[in-house]
Amino acid sequence: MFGAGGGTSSYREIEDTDVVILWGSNARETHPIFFHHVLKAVHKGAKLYVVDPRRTRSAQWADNWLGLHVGTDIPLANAVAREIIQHNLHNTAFVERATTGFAELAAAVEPWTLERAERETGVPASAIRELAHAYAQADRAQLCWTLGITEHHNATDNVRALINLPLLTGHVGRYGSGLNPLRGQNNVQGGGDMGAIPNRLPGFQDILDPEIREKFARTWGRPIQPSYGKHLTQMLEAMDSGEMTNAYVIGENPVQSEADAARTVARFSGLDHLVVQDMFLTKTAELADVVLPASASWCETDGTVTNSERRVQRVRQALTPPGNARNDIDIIGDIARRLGHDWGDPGAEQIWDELRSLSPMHAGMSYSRLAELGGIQWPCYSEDTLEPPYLHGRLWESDPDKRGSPAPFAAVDYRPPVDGLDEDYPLRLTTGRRLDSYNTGVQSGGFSSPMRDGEGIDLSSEDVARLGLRPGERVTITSRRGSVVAPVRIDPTLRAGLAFMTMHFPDEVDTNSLTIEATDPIAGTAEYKATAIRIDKLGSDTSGRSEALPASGVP
Ligand SMILES: Nc1nc2c(c(=O)[nH]1)N[C@H]1C(S)=C(S)[C@@H](COP(=O)(O)OP(=O)(O)OC[C@H]3O[C@@H](n4cnc5c(=O)[nH]c(N)nc54)[C@H](O)[C@@H]3O)O[C@H]1N2
Ligand SMILES: Nc1nc2c(c(=O)[nH]1)N[C@H]1C(S)=C(S)[C@@H](COP(=O)(O)OP(=O)(O)OC[C@H]3O[C@@H](n4cnc5c(=O)[nH]c(N)nc54)[C@H](O)[C@@H]3O)O[C@H]1N2
Ligand SMILES: [Mo]
Repeated sequence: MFGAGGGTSSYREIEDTDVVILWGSNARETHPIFFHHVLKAVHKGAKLYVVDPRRTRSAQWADNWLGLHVGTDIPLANAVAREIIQHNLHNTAFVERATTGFAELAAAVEPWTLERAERETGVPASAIRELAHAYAQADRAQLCWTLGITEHHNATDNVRALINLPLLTGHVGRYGSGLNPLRGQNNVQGGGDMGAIPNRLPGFQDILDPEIREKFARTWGRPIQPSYGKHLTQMLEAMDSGEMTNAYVIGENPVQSEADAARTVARFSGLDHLVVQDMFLTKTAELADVVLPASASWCETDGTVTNSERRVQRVRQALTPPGNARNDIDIIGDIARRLGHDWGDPGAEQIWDELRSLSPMHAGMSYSRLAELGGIQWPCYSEDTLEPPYLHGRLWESDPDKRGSPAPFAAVDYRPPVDGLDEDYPLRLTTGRRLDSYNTGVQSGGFSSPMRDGEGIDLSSEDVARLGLRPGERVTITSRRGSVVAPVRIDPTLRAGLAFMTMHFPDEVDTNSLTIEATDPIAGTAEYKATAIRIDKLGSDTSGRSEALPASGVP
C-alpha cells in the first residue's frame, strides 16, 4: 500500500508515542527487546491496547485487552474505522491529500456497527469504541502487528484492514506515529532486502524492471531472468505437480514448520534430490540426499543483519566455529565453483560493498559508518546523509510532485477461518510461541530451562471441567488432518472454546500435523492460527504430571 516492504518507525519513536496497539502480537514473549521500548512509553503514560484472543503476557501490561474470537480481525478493524468516521475523528486534510478510495471504504465499513462487531468478534462495543477514540485522538500512535494477523488464509486482507486506520487518522509518516509489522528473526527484514524473495533483486528492486535487470547483469556478468520466481508455498505446490523435483534448503526446517506436516513429509520425500545446509541434523535433513553440516552460527561469522526498524547492524565473529564448521558464504561460494563460476574468496565486507553499489537504499552504509553510528536505518542514499528515522514523510508534503503516489484505502470483506467448527471439531486451536523456546526447537529444544515443560494442550478451566479432564492427563487432539497426544494444562488466559499449543517440541508433539494448509493467495502464508480440533480421553494418564503449569509456563 505504500510501495515499500518495511516497518515505518524506529524503536526510539515507540518510547515517545501516546498510544500503542499490539494487534495479534505477543511482543512481551516474542519481541522482548521491542517490548522494553513499549514499556518505556507505558511508564511515561502512553496507553497500550492489546488485541488477541488470549489474555497474553503482553495483554497483562495493557490498559485494555480486546479478546476477540480467532479470525475476526476484519470485523473489528472495520468497526474501528466506522467509529472513527462516524465521529468525524478522521484527519480529513490527510485523507484528501494522501489517500484514495475513502468513499468506498466508508461505504464498506458502514454495516460494521459496534453492536454487530461485538456479536461477531466477542469484544464488548465499549472496548471497541474506546480503542477507536483513543487511537484517533492521540497526537502520536503506533500500530504494531504480527502473526495473529498474518497467519490466516486472508492475511493480506487482514493487514490492509489494519492499514486503513493510520491512513484515516494520519498516524503515519510523522515522528512517533507509524505502522510496525515486527519481524520474526533478527534478519527477516534483511533477507528480503538482500533479494531472498522471489520478485525482488537486492535493495527491494523489482525484477520485472528492465533497467534494474540490466544494472545487475552488468555487475554479475549474467543475464537476469525477466520473471518472478516461486515463493515457498508455490514451491510446495510445484512439488505436488512434479514441476519441482530438487530442493536446496538453507537454515530452515520445513518438515516441522510447515502446516499439515504429513503432506510436507510426503513432498520432501518424493523429491529426486534434496540438499540441506544446517547447523543441526534436523528432521528435514534426515530426508536429504546430501547434508552440508558445516554451517557456522550467527556469532561465528561476519556480516550484517537488518531488524524491524530497518536498521542495518554489523555482526562480528566472536567465536571460532567448532570442528570443520564453515560459514554459509564459503559453502555457497564452493557450490558456485563446482557449478563453473569462480567468485574468488570474498569476505563479508566485499560482498556488502557490491550490494551498496547496486542498491541505492544501502549506498551510504559503509562498514566504518555502520560501526560509527551503531547501525543505520534504510534508506541511506549517500555516505554524507541520513534520512529521518520514519518512512513516508512524503505523504505530508503539500507539493503533489514531492508527495508522490497516494496510499489506497482497502475495502475488505470478512471471511471466517477455513477450518470451520462443527460437532466433530468443536474447539478452536490457535498456535504460537513462548518466551523460553524458539520455533521448531532445533536451536532451543536441546537445552533445559526452568520455565519449560515440553508441549501440552492449553485449555480454559471451563473446557477442562466440561470435558471431564484432569490437568496433566494425556489426551488425543484430533483435527481434520491428523492427531497427536499431549498432556492437558489449564491456562487462565484462555476463554472457553479456545485452545493453545506451541510449535516448539515437534519431536514429542508434532503440532503441525494438526494445522491446515489454507494459504493466503498473495503472501502464501498458511492459516496456522485457526485449526478446528476435538479432544478425546486416552483412558489412562501416562504423563506422570499432575500439576497445571502457570499461564503460558512463564513466571
Ligand atoms: N521466544 C520466542 N520469540 C520469538 C520466536 C520464538 O519461537 N520464541 N519466534 C520468532 C518468529 S519467527 C516470529 S514470526 C515472531 C512471532 O511473534 P508473535 O506473532 O507475537 O507470536 P505468536 O505467539 O505466534 O502469535 C502472536 C499472537 O497471535 C494471537 N492470535 C492468534 N489468532 C489470532 C487472531 O485471529 N487475531 C489476533 N488478533 N490474534 C491472534 C495468539 O494468541 C498469539 O498471542 O516471534 C519471534 N520471536
Ligand atoms: N504451528 C505453527 N507453525 C509455524 C508457526 C506458528 O506460529 N505455528 N510459525 C511459522 C513461522 S512465523 C516461522 S518463521 C517458521 C519457522 O520455521 P523454520 O525456519 O523452519 O524453523 P526454525 O526452527 O527456526 O529453523 C531454522 C533452522 O535454521 C538453522 N540455522 C540457524 N542459524 C543458521 C545459520 O547461520 N546457517 C544455516 N545454514 N542454518 C542455520 C537452525 O539450526 C534451524 O534448523 O515456522 C512457521 N510454522
Ligand atoms: Mo516467523
